[in-house]
Amino acid sequence: MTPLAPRSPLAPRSPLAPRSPLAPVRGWPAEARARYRDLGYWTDETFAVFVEDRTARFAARVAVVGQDARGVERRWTYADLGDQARAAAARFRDLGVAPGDRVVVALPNVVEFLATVLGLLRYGAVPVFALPSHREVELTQFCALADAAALVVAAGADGVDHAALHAAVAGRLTERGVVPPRLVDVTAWDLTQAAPSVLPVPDADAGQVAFLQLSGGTTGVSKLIPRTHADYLYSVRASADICGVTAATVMLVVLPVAHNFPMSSPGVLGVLDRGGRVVLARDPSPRTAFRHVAAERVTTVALVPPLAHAWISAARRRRPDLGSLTDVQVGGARLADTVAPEVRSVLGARLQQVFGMAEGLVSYTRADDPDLVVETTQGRPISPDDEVRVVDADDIDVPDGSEGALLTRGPYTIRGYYRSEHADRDSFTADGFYRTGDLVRRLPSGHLVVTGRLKDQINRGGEKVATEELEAFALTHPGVLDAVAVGVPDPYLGERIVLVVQAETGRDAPADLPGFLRGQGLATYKIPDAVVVVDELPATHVGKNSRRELRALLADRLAAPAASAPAAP
Ligand code: OOB
Repeated sequence: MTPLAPRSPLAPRSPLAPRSPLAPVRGWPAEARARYRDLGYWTDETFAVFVEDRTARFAARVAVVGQDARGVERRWTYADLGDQARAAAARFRDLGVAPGDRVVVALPNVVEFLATVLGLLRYGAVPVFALPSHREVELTQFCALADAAALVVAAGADGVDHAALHAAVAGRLTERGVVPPRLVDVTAWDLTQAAPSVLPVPDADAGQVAFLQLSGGTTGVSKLIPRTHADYLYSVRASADICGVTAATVMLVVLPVAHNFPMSSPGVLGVLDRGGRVVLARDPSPRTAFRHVAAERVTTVALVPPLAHAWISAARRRRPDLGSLTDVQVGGARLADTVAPEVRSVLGARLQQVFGMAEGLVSYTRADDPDLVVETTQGRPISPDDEVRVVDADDIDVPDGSEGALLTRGPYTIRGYYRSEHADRDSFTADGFYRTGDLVRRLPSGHLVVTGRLKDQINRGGEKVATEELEAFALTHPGVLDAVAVGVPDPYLGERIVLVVQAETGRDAPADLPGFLRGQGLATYKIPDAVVVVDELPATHVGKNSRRELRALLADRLAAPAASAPAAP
């Protein structure tokens, strides 16, 4: 393969419609920036330098094992990964993507994910981390908000018709006056194509935004989370230290790799930082995972509670060879205290609880914490400079041991969302604390126990669903007068989604609402697990929080063992 022409290596060859520049974001005040630099948390390293440095430093070691988008098993060394990233960077350049352009990545756990993301970062474009379960509603929102130049998919993955999906997204964007992104299908990539010989490292400042993560969402509109090189790499390095990641670490990724947990807590980036090995699982089943553990001598894995459950019950039945596994991280949703000890007794590994959020703060139990602390708390924050407040409804601090709302700011927690000043007013205090929406108790040791949630969100086994969004879509059904989305306790998922609907007077109860919602183009994980039709929704007193109260009331009734449907008010 001839090297790509050396002329102006960062200049796009066939410009796409020019995109808006990366929007300015509300960052840390100058005093905080100086402090985080002085303390050594923030360095000058950018992701482009990270990619070059680690792929050269660990060149001969195996970096990633997994399938490509066509199902072929791949085993890339760090040198290969560097080449693949540079080749991907050149592909985006040749497509007309410019440095600074946003690119929505919606790939499953295939090796091209790493080539794409590291390639975009190496090139200086800004990845937007979507999930393969996102559909036209979400992809349209992300593309519009980010003004994305390209959308990257693995066509046909998981049975999705991505050409049709892209056409639907493009149609919706055009209606809104937004130029649709170019579709990039990684299954068409020739992975034997050589990387360009010259691709200068972009001249970026580590304080700039490197990529956009997704917020779990509490409203009808998605929010994008701007993470800078300096803040994110600090969280990666500090996480790798806390979790003891070394060149001997072999990390299995069963969760969607784009999620903040498997990405950086310490995740794939933490492993690549230290020269370890990443094993990508194409599906999350225990059967597949156990095969990888045995074959690659996996040492560590990050799971959400339902998967931890599934591993434990499958391991009891099948007695797999998990001898290499030393560390099992569980996070994303509350792990039941009763399940926690089984990680050691059944899987034979050390449990680490992880309570984190894409907005920043990540809290870990530590290897030297007593078992009881590991099994019953969600750990303590990464940084000595993570500021944590636990407050009452008036933002007054409550004493340790009491439940309150968690507020936080620190060296890797954002001060504002991307292009979302409206949301910022609700989500941040005037002095820059992020309102996590979580209810916690802080122990005198600094460990946090997650006790509940204030935000209008359902946490379905780690996947976050904004009740307001789901309700708004249900209301577009002509037979629905009102709809309330409720998270009902579930022994396996933690919560499942029940949609309680009141039918339009004189109309039949709407049939197949889940199918209707799927047809609207909502992500698969947001589709209700059950629909309950009631004659009339119970009334709550009018007020800002009345829908929240209504959800709580219905959740209680639906959770009561005797109630299969909420009683009439
Ligand atoms: C992680 O990130 P997100 O952005 O998908 O969700 C954040 C929210 C938290 O605010 C909390 O409500 C919930 O997920 N959560 C937990 C939890 N970990 C996250 N709730 C109870 N117990 C836990 N251990 O979910 C995330 C990001 C980085 C690392 C780990 C998880």
